[in-house]
Amino acid sequence: MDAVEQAKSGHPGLPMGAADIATVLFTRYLKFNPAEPKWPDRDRFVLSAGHGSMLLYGLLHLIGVEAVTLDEIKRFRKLGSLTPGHPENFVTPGIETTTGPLGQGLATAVGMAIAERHLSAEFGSDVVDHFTYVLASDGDLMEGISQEAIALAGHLKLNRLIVLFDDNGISIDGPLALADSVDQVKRFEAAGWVARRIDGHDPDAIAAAIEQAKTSDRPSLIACQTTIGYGAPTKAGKSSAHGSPLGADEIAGARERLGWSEAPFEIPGDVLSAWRSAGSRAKSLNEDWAKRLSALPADRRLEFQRRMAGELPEAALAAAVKQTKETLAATPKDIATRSSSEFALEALVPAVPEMVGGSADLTGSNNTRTKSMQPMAAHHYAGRFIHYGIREHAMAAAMNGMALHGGIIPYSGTFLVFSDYSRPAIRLAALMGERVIHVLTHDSIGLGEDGPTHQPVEHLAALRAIPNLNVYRPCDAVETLECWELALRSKETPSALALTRQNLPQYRRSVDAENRCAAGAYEISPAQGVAEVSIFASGSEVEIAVEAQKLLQDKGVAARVVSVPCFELFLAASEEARSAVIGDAPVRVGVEAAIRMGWDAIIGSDGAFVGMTSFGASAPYKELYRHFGITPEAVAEAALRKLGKN
Ligand SMILES: Cc1ncc(C[n+]2csc(CCOP(=O)(O)OP(=O)(O)O)c2C)c(N)n1
Repeated sequence: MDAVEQAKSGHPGLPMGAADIATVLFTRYLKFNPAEPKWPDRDRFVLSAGHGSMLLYGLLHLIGVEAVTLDEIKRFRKLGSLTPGHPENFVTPGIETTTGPLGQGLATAVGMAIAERHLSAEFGSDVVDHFTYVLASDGDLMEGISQEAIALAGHLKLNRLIVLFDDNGISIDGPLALADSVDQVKRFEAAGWVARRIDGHDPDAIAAAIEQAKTSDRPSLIACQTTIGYGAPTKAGKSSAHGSPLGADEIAGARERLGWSEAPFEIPGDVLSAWRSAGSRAKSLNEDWAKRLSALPADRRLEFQRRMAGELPEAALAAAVKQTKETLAATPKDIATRSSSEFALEALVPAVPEMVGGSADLTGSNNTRTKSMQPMAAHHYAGRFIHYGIREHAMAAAMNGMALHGGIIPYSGTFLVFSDYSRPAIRLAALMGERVIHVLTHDSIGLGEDGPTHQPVEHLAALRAIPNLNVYRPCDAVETLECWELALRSKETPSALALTRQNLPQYRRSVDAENRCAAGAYEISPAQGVAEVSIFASGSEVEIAVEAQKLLQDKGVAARVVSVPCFELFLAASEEARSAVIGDAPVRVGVEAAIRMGWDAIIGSDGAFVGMTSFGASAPYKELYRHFGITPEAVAEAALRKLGKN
């Protein structure tokens, strides 16, 4: 209340209303060592209602996370502070995930709970045995993503997941009754959870509920009935306590009601030492764990440590890539890049055991499951393939949770067009800098008959617009393998692989030790003579570009073709490297079966672009390419027009 007041902005309501819940959890149950906030087997705590960040900052300070000082709390919401408006895992030690967009935290926590079960199945409960706690608000539970997330958690029987629902019946517009009449307890029960309602201001009831939840064979919801802004004389229980400073009078009244006579930011010694000793509870647990870890056979211990550190099995990965490149050179594959991806995965998945794949019910279309992969299921958590169901949004958030937990590199699949359904979670992965890999197949009108609802047009541009997301669109089997390798090596950047449904020729036919896609763009087919035209294309349109190059050649015009598998890597290269690839041919043409947005960075605003300007249509794909004018002839013609030769 004082920190929000001092910042002149923020949300006092949730911290005051949920303080009792958080106090019981943090002082009596949470297995968290403030001196080692990254201890792998700590309990995870996710404040899904990120607007209540001051609760989390207060807790971290009280239990003794050194970096979270009172001075930092006084700098709430100031530039460069450890106490930004919403919790950011990359800013503040002790924060497990960035939250703020409601619902994300809960779904992310499902991924953490999956990671815990998976790693426990693999390495044993001596080293992986923790809970994932979530504090969620009405808003979290109203968001659609929460339904996907709780259904998945219930199905997988993630009994180490405990959600404390701050059931205060208030949101921004007023009483929840304005917009909602769901019985959350029944809803969670229907999804296979154990759910109960308690008085969220009764410490004994909170403790009893947590204890019961810890022994459950299913995930648990504890709906804690609370009063938002508890203690505030006129604003408690009202939406006016939600998201603005209470004001001096209200704060004075709250001090009186709560029996708190200390000045702002002053914590009496006995109170602080009680909290600090509660905070030191987990120290010995942490030490015991370290002993159990060192008692593991050396190879298992090193493997666990490697995975948790996010380091790749370099030798195995390099060998898998090399061998696959050799196979592709010996027996080239003219197949769809989604199939090339599967071919790459057949080598990568065994080599990189931390990869956990999946699909949102499009396994056979996304080609994300390799032959050896077993499905993950309740009580078969060692499985490395997750059938997420038709739940793209929760899938993407759960992938974030697995990556944040550590020890797993999650990848999964859906159609590129449905990346819209997972976009908020993809954006958070990019913001947090998490290594998650989205396989997005059926990447253009090239998918054909399913028509415009399924044909992405603006999606490549929309994904490329997200900072710190690498969007790959490989043109053949070799590029697909290289893009996979780059995605795996991008420790702090999520990746999206846009892959085709239709077959494509393999252009790269000799063994190439270099990962040429790492440059983002490179000349894949040089000009015969001094180039008058540079044609830039990605994915399936590289084939069209190469055909256009031949047509131009027939007309005596030398053209070169540049494959552009990744805008982001290309634009991040040095100016010198970029100029070399862009070249100095007077005419530049871009080809991509998508909108032009973004391409000007490569072809210039005076470049010609052959692509889409509307939604697609339902027809066999070759007909669609002709119908929308994305053909070698159209590309050649655009080049000739620019040269003034047609
Ligand atoms: C996806 C999303 N939509 C909207 C918001 C803006 N917002 C922040 S808090 C909130 C609702 C507040 O109600 P509740 O979740 O019950 O929290 P409480 O008022 O109890 O603190 C909204 C709409 C958001 N943060 N995320």
